[in-house]
Amino acid sequence: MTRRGFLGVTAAAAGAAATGWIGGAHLLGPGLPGLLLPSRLPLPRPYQVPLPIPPVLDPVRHEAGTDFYEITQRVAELDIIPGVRTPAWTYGGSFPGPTIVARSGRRAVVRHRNELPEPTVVHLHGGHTPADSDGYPMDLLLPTGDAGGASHAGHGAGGLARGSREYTYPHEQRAATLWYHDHRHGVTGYAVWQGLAGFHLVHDEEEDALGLPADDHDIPLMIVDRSFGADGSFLYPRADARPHSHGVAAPYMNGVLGDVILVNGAPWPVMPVEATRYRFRLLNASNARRYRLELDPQPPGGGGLVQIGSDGGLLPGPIAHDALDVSPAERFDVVVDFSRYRPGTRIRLVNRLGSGSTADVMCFDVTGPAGESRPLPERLAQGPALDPGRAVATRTFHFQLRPDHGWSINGRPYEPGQVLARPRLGTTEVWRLISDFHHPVHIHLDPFQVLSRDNRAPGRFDAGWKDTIDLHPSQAAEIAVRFTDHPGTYMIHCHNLEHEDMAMMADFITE
Ligand SMILES: [Cu+2]
Repeated sequence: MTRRGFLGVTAAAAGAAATGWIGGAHLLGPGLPGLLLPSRLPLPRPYQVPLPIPPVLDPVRHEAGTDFYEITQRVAELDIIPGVRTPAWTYGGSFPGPTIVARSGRRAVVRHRNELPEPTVVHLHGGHTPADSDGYPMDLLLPTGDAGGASHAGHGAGGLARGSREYTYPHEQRAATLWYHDHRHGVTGYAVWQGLAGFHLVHDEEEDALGLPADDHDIPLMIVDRSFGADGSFLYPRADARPHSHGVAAPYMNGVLGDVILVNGAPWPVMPVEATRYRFRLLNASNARRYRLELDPQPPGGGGLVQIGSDGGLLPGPIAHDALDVSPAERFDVVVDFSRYRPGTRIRLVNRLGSGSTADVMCFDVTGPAGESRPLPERLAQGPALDPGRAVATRTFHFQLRPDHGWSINGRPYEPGQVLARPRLGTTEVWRLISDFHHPVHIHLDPFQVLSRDNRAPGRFDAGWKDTIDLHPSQAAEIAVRFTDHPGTYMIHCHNLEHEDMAMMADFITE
């Protein structure tokens, strides 16, 4: 991936703009981002398969204070749609990849080996991670046996590796639902669509003391949309059919939408539940699709989705929602109390922003006997708020479609090494994020707190520590952010993966 490669991406975006893909005003309307790519096989009926739970990864060894893991990235044939097999790019042979379960303050070293046909980059989303392990989009892990490529040495602190490399995660952060996924420059949308995503959970003592649902009542739910070819393969409209090509075909530059909803890799699955409380770690790992998740039927009195955590960990106290808007990369940690339903009830988790096949997500079947649940603690986590009155800088970032450059931040398409901000470690800043359209904006290294949207109070889904904010069309949001340690190069970008690949990304340097 040479400098010419980046320019190629930029030129592709500009060319697409010139050829009119931005001409359709509907693309920038208030509705869903993206364009549906229909599957070329009959869709399976919903609620036919059990919910899979991703395997938990065992460390290969321990040392004082450190757990060592190994993951081989490889092509695996998965059973997703009955009657066909799906070749996927996987972490360790499964989609989602294996879940890493970590403790706050205890280091993990994950050795990734790349046996895929193309380079990869691993990013731990939500991780408070040193720059050389953060997955800078140029810090490629070349496949085993890749003979070329030595001249592509990246701009990032992690550099270039061939075959395998270690990522180090100190976990000096609160209990939270993190996830890991591919972050390669210009190819993230394709690589994640092919299956490169998994959970990475952090626990701590504050969480332990709360008595929240645990073990087989603490369930991660990775929600994605996908489309399938007639042979069962994942369909994705790469910019051109050759391997290694960057970006997405022009009509899909506003996002690729699938017509099959997968939860933990299974289409519209069923989960039998006892009539008691469960904790669900909801993750929207879709490339571009936004969801409005709701239980149908609602429990008596409503408020069936009780949020206890956000991207950055537990909230100060629970918040009951009838529905949750979840943009790509956001996590909502919720508790659902199935003792509020009669045994025998089937409860669907539906998507009010979907239609047809994408209006359903999964369902829960409540098994007997009738249960009774203790209330949740009124106070969850302490966590001081950032004080915007002490901010030392205010910065503005415009997330816009530009006729000359396509998706851009402050008028610039992504150029590795071009630095948009240099925040000082240990100081609080206010960042104004301004959007023309739906942009789920993600900031690496440290979480932030939402201060306002359009000069009004934060939205209903902005509580707690966030690392991704669901910016709405023509909106200005203010956030308070404080980078605590780890000097180096990090990213701010749109997490609509097609926008990201088509250059809506920027470097910032902490110093
Ligand atoms: Cu975007």
